[in-house]
Parts: sequence; C-alpha cells; structure tokens
Amino acid sequence: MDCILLGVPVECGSGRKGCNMGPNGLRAAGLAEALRGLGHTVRDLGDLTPAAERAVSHPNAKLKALSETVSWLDALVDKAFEISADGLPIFMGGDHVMAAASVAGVARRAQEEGRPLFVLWLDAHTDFHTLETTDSGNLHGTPAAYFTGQPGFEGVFPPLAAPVDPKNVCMIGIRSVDPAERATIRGAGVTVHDMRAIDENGIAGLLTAFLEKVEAENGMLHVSFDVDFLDPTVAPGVGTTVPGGATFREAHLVMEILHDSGLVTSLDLVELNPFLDERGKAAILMTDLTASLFGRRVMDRPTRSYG
Ligand code: DIR
Ligand code: MN
Ligand code: MN
Ligand code: MN
Repeated sequence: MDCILLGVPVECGSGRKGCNMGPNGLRAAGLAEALRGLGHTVRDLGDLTPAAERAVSHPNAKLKALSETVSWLDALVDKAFEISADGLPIFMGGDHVMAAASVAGVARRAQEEGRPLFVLWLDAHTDFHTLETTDSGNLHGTPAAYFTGQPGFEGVFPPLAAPVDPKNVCMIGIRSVDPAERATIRGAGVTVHDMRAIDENGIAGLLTAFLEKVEAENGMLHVSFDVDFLDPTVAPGVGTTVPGGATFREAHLVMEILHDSGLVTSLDLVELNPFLDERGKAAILMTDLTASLFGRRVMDRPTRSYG
C-alpha cells in the first residue's frame, strides 16, 4: 500500500489547546516506521497550512473560531481530494473538525471514480451538530452533519461537492449525544451503534454487517478514528474523555477486521492531545491500532508495556 501521511494541526475546533501537537505525537510514536515495517511505502507530506481567511459569519454567536476553522477546511478539502489519487491518505489531526474536509475531499474522489463513499465513525460522540444547534460552539461537534449534507453550512463551510449518503455512515462507540443530535441523527439515516449495542452484540458483528454493505456496493471506505472512541484508561490523551469506551482489545479487533476486509481507502486519526497524554500512552496506542489496520497481527506484535 502507498500510505500518504498528512498532518492537520488544527485545534480551534476543540475549544482547547494541545491538539495541534497531535501530528507530531503520532510521528514520535513511530507511525511511519510501523507502516514501513509492515511493507508499505510511506510518504509524510508534513503539516498542512490553512488557506487565506475569507469573510464568514453566522448568526449563532456561540460558534468559536469560525473563520480560522474555515481556513483549515478550505485548504484540506482540496488537498484531500488531490492526495487521494496517489495512495491511501492518513490524515493526522488535529481535532475532529478536520473530518469535515477530509471526508468531503475523499467523497469528491469517490464521486470521480463512480463509487459510493462509506464512512466508519469511531467516536464517543456523533458530531452531528449543525451550526445552529451546537451549544458548546466547538466546531469539532459538527463534521458529520456537514459531510452528510445537513442544512445550514452553505456559504460558511466549503461548498460540498459530493455529500455522503447518511445511510452509508456507521458510527460505533457512541456514548455522548446532545439532545439536538439525538433528535435528528437516526431520522437522517445514520447507523448509530452505542456502547450498549457493543456490549449486547459484540463489536465484530456490528462492524462486519457494515463492511458487507460496503463490499456489496463496491464502496470506498473512510475510517474516522477519534481517540475518545477508546476508554480513557487506555487512551488518556484527549480533551473530551468519556468513561465506558472501547477496550484495548475491542479497538484492535476493529482494526484487524478492517485490515482483513481490504476495504479501507482513507483514514483520520484525530483528537490526540499530547499535552494531556501520559507519556505517549494514547499516541502509542493509536499508532499500534493503525499498524493493526495495516496488517500487523497479534503474533507479530512487538512486546510493549503501556504502564
Ligand atoms: C459535544 C462534544 N457534543 C459538543 N463533542 C465532541 O461540544 O458538541 N467532543 N465532539 O469530542
Ligand atoms: Mn469526534
Ligand atoms: Mn469524540
Ligand atoms: Mn458532540
């Protein structure tokens, strides 16, 4: 596989500082080396820089850092479209608002190739707020609403060339949903598997059912992995920890199944905040999980202590 790493050190969508160190946290944890060790070619394009700010405004006064965020999205949407022609892009965040643009960019690529885009959203949160409904004003709570074409982003976020069909979006790990998101997300057609669904059914079956659909429709598959999908005990390096998350093994199992499927065409690794991490614990786990997604098997995994 030709892997293309792109750092997207945006943090203004999260409402706190530290996510802009995420790309370097993943580099320090050895992401490129791990992928090369698995036989992949890896090109690290370095970090994206935001586009020139354009005048944007919105009546919701709660929105934080709107123009700064939009500058990042403007730059990333074109870059994501461009690099997805050359290999498998791995977008290293940065906070989750960047998925508005990484997904919009690869959706354009899918459209170009005449294939549907599917999105696997691994997160504690649904990130399904519109610019009207967000209460915190943190724009990392909005990307899934944007790229599925929910109303109200027009003229603010970049024009959406190819909205993702909400029926092609599967969310796993969900355990923090705001009332406004709850009111709209299932009606929109998004598949939402909360932690209870994982407890009752097992994560493998839920994922496999989704992957069968992707394969049957010859889809491209973007995986958007928010660190807070993981339980905070195994991944403390994130701003919005929510107890009761995916375990170490559940997360590796997801990645191993994704590898076996051969369906993944792009990946986000987002919300890593090295400032909040414990001696690289979350950075190392995200790196090892990515290695599982790219073919590392239990029997080959290096012995590591996570204490
Ligand atoms: C909350 C938290 N739903 C909000 N969201 C996220 O601020 O809109 N935290 N994405 O990571
Ligand atoms: Mn998120
Ligand atoms: Mn989250
Ligand atoms: Mn949210």
